Amino acid sequence: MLLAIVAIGIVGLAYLLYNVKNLIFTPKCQFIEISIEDENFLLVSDLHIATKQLRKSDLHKIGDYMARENIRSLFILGDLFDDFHKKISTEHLSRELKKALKLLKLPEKSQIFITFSRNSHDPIISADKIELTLDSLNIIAANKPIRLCAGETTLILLHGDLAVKNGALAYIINKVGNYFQRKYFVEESLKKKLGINKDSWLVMGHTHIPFINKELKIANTGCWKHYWREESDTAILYRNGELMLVKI
Ligand SMILES: [Mn+2]
Repeated sequence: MLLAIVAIGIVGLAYLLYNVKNLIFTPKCQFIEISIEDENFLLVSDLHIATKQLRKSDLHKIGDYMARENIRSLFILGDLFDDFHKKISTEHLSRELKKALKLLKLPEKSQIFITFSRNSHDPIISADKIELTLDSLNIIAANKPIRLCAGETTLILLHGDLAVKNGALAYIINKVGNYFQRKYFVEESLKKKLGINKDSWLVMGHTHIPFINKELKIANTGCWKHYWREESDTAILYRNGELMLVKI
């Protein structure tokens, strides 16, 4: 009995360390550099669109909101897909992207920037980044995080699995952190570990807990699918250098 408990303890601890090793050792990280002229743009994550069975969804609200607010640039911070974690060709990616993005009913001629999650759900592409035009949409997709320059503002955009591999565990760590007045522990630690300037923003998804903290310049976009945690149907809106959390 005791042996079993010790064994479970060791396996549990090993799993935890494997998950958070990038919060202990500094992760190597290369960015895709993007500059944008737009006065507003939208950031979302964790849409969790299944390739096998498209769900009845309210994802069109994202496109409706962009049309209403005259936004033409969308950043998707990972977990765009739900069941598509494999190495794929550009053709395969473009087929599935076309299907998935159709659900969002994006305004014509929108540009979409995607930084895929790397440990589950999203596809693995071989190139540094892939540029595609699908119907009237211009798409740049990468597995790497994005360093975005928007006017005077710099934003580091990534899924968040670089900090803690498993999203559920990332959620639990922030919930536990809450008891120690560190409810954004994952975002705060990752920003520090990556050596991101405190004047720059870190925006991620992954935990499925949406928030914005202007003091620490960290934010989380939330999620669009019930995943044993309630969906938040939220986005982060950038407008003239200001970031805000919006419920769509
Ligand atoms: Mn997710």
